[in-house]
Amino acid sequence: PPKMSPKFPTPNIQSPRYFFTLLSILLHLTPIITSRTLPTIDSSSHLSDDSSITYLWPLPSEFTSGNQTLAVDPDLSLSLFGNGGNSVIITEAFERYRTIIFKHVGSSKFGGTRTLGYDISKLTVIVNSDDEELQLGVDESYTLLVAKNNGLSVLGEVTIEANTVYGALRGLETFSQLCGFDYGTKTVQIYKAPWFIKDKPRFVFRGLLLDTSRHYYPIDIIKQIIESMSYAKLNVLHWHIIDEQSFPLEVPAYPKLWKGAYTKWERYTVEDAYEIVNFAKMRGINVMAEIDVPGHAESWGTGYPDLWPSDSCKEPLDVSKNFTFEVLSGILEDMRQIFPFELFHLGGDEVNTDCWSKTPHVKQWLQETNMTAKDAYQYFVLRAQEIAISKNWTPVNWEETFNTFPGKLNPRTVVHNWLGPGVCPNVVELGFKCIYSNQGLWYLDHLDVLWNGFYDAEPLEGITDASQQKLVLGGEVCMWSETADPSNVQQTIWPRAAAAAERLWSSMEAAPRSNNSETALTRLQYFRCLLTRRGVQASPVTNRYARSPPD
Ligand code: CP6
Repeated sequence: PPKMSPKFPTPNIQSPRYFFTLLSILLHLTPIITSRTLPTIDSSSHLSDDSSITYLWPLPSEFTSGNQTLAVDPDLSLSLFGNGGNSVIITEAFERYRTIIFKHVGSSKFGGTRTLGYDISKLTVIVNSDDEELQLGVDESYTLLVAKNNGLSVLGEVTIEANTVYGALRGLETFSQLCGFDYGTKTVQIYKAPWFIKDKPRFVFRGLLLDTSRHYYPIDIIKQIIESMSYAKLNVLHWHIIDEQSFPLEVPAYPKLWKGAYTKWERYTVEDAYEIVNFAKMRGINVMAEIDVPGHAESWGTGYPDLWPSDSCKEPLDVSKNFTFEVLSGILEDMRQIFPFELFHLGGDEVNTDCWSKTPHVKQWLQETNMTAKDAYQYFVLRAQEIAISKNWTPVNWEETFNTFPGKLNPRTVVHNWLGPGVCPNVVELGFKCIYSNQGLWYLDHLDVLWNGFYDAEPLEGITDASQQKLVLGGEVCMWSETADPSNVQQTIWPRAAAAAERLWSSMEAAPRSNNSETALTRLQYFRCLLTRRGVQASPVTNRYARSPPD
């Protein structure tokens, strides 16, 4: 049989990739061909107010748009190609977004049925690889094409192509942000079509810390927070579960630990925790659990008082007893069954060792082992790291551990910055990875920091070397809950967390630092409006009449 020339491989027209390439070629031609023949519905919706602004948050790395307005069919259908076992993640996400996008269509309040046809009736999702695991660095890139069907393509009018289902989720979010309900025509419309968007995150770690120890959050509230994170393309929930004030988590190995909960109603069962992890996974969000040791752990002793050095010294945990490390190991063993994410946060911040030296049996142990109190702090942190590593976790520690004994930390440690902006440059210079959470700008409980403070923060500040920059995994905004609970948590998180989310997602070219007063403020006001439309109690961005942030 004649051999085919390798120079001219036959295109595999069965392959979605081939169609996609064909479609993108056609799309670059269609605006020229069809722009004069397409009817453009001129709408008075706020979405089309200012054609110079792209109402997407966070901004994609690359995009082009046109000047057509397209009507989206409320019976929008999904065609899914090639993603094996994870397809339920896409089909469920599609249903969620359908509910969001078509919320007003056909309601008695705004109702009315369109007699004209629709421009967009089909959404195609192509996922190139099967069963990608949701872990740090999972491929979240996607391309999104939106164009009126010109009859030449078998693919639908909306095509999302991604390497993983998690990339496709980001693409669905972007698509939903292009859709707006038009009260004049009572249809969902997409302005400025055709759209060609090519997008990927700037950082792999884009986190939000939630503290469930200072105030308890029912799992429905945690789910709402996770859902809202997905709108801003945040991808890590840092669950600061336990602290000195309460121990709300069930630990089967040591069942008396959750006696440290505020009440028996303010607790998470193992099943609750599973549910949260799975809910987050369905939205492409990892859950990084934290057990903050040896400080911030007084509540452990409610059930097991032996963990306290004495009744007048309840924190840090008793470093001199093997029992302390047995309990820690038991907690981590049980938590390993719940939290598949490769990062585990071991805290290590704000450790005041004064009362160790004042407790007779601990003081004696320090003398016998020939350690200072500071040595014992290091010993505790390193032993905790060993336990986490033995369970196949990568340990994360607050920056005090690095500041106090930088050369001693396990080389796999990820250092979590919080005390001001300066530490990540030192951390990456020594070859450690870093997460940026500068308390002056990214602590949500600091109500005096306005959205632009969050927006101007820069995780790579002070790091010029490219290989060192790669060691900055990203950053995290922190919702400490001394003064927050379900009544005010969402309006404290949003919209400022979104400002940080764009800093972490969008490239510097797409969203330059200090690009504040013009498009960023207007876009963020629009995103805040999107949050409230979706039921998230987000605060106003600033005084409504301001076009630039106050000095
Ligand atoms: N709890 C724990 C906290 C804080 C930290 N760790 C904290 C410290 C200072 C401010 C806000 C929060 N409440 N466990 C520090 C990482 Cl301003």
